[in-house]
Amino acid sequence: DHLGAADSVVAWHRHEGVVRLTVNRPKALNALNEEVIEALETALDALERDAELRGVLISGAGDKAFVAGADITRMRELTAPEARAFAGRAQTVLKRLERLPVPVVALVNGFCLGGGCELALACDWAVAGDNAVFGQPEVQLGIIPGFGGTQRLPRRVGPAMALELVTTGRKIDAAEALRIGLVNQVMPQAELDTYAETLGDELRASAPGAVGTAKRALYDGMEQPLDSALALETGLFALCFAGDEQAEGMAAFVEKRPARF
Ligand code: CO8
Repeated sequence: DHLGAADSVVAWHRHEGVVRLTVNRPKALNALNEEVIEALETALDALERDAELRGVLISGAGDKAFVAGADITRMRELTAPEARAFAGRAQTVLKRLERLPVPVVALVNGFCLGGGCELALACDWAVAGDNAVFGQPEVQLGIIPGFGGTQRLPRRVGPAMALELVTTGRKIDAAEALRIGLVNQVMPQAELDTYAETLGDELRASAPGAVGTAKRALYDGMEQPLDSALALETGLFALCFAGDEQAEGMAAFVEKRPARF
């Protein structure tokens, strides 16, 4: 366990395999600029190599914002080719985050707008503090979401709701985000840390190989027609029986003891 780069624009703290990443530019409501994207790339380089990793929890520094979007002062200066490069780089980072073989969860502690909402959408699920505000306000700035929002938002909340949010740019509160399925749970903001600890314990108790295989089955399968997706599941299900975790998990059940993964 170690504390890494606590003063970086992406601070991170690892405790028994569960890493908490904190986007740390509170004066700009944690807006994403190239420096943050680069810090996320560095974090991902380490996370992808971390064989003991069990989960990643992401939040924003301070009590006001998760991430209030891409940095508008920076975007203001971009030419079209630069905008393409910035968005492409950020999309690659978010895809890597999504494909980590462990649960990646957004703990949304305030404003979650634009690129911030897209960061939350790249997480496997999100939980929100009751003060959270969500939205894709890009059309109010004369642009569209560029970090995956036009694609992941409809996959999460359905096309009609996504179209409404993306074309009006309207902001919604945590209760509404819960109702439409953008977040899984809402709690008092002060309870997000307790949730993180409880979730961390749950993640450490699950068989890590099975968790990674389950994520693969879901993400790969969702992109396929049902028949090939079901075939994918069958193959991955069988693969579980070729490893040690299935033997240990089932032996532990029969012997009435906790499993040791
Ligand atoms: N970028 C840069 N600075 C920001 C951002 C941002 N997205 N959001 C807030 N800040 C800064 C403010 O400018 C302010 O700075 P300063 O103190 O120096 O004036 C500081 O954070 C605090 O913000 P406010 O004073 O505005 O705080 P309020 O409580 O009054 O308002 C809001 C909070 C409602 C969140 C407001 O700050 C706001 O509307 N922010 C912008 C939200 C937004 O539009 N986000 C979407 C941006 S577009 C986007 O994310 C596109 C993603 C794809 C990009 C593709 C790249 C090419």
